[in-house]
Amino acid sequence: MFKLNQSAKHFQQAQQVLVGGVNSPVRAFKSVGGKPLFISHGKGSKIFDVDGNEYIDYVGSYGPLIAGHAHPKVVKALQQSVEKGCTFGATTQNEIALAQLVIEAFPYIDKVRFVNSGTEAILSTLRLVRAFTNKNKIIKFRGCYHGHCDALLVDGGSGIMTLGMSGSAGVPENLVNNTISVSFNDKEGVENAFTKYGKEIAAVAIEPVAGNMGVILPEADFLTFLREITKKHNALLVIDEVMTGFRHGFYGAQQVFNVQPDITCLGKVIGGGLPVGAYGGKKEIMDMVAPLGGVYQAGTLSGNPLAMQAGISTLQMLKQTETYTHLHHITARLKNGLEQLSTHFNVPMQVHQFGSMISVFFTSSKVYNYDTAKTTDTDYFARLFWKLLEHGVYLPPSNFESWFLSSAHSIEDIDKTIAAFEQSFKEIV
Ligand code: KE4
Repeated sequence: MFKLNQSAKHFQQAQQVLVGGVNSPVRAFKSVGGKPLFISHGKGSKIFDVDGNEYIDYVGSYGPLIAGHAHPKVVKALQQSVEKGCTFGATTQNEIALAQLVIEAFPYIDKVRFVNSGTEAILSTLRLVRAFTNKNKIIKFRGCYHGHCDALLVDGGSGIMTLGMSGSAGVPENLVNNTISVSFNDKEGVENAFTKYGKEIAAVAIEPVAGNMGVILPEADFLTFLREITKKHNALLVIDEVMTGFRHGFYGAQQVFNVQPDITCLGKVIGGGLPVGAYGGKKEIMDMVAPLGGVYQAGTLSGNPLAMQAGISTLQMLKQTETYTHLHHITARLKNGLEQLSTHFNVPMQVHQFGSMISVFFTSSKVYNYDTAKTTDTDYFARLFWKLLEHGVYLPPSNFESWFLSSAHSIEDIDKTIAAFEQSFKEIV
């Protein structure tokens, strides 16, 4: 019998002391209804809740855990590292080593600055691009999510889209007045924005593959179009690879789509499960950041040695080619299995994949932006979500999130997942 009593008890306690009982809205299960799971531990591809239920995990902490939960190499490296102390307020060799690995994977990055989250990477980048160009307006894309920095919460994806919000309370009008929101894949919208505001636009910021509306790929030459139009108008191109970085290979989506950004933002995978964000790019731009330049950005725990170590251990594993061969194989197997079930059960599904990111839109429409993503049947997703939980599969509790596979997911996990979907489709009336 599938029980969630202990999770319910923990949630009741959590609500007394944590806002909404969670430390991030996406964990609240708002769009799927019911009470959120409380997790006891994870191991490899599995996650275990406090009621002892075991699940094949496709949340993966929303991206960082590309090597799976508690990977022995990461655990061992952290154990050794923590015995030397966990923070010094001074630079350590680990920061150099992780920066070298990032630069090896992202050749358009000359220099890196580590911070503590993807949000911090993007908000620091906004300050930097405005200083470098001496312009203030930023183009972003509806449904893209770049963390909770004020200027980019407009038409955000992820939890904002899930909760049916358009932005956030508390963000002053004069701040969002500098944010121009355009539809993803909408070249004409971008051209119109540059026609109207060209001289004022500091940068275009984009997730190269949108992962916060569900997974939506850029149309053929959209990213190279953005590179051309930003160059033409002396604006910068910021590619937010917090989610896509290292998800397709030991590189970013920028290499897959052959686009050279001015600044790249990273997070998630590069921290291996500990809090790390980073921004980096051309030397002439990055050298404007303090202590070299006038753009101030700092952080007590930036470059934290433990977080660096988790990132180093994870990226060193990812450098082994067989890792990505396996990740591509299992993600394609899942995609194919889902598409077969879509036909067999006559359930309209658009299955979108980028490397080891995948998600499903329950619609017969082509999904290529925020508005078409919203044609997905979120009620159907909610019912499927709970059925899958009963059958041991844990998806992100929102139809507007990417699912994540790890190198710890086995062929058996994939086949069990497909079987769980099949059983769930049978049971959903
Ligand atoms: P963080 O501040 O959450 O580390 O990163 C913000 C961020 C920036 N850019 C992209 C493309 C992102 O996907 C994110 C964060 N992603 C969400 C999941 N969709 C994090 C989950 C959460 O908010 O709890």
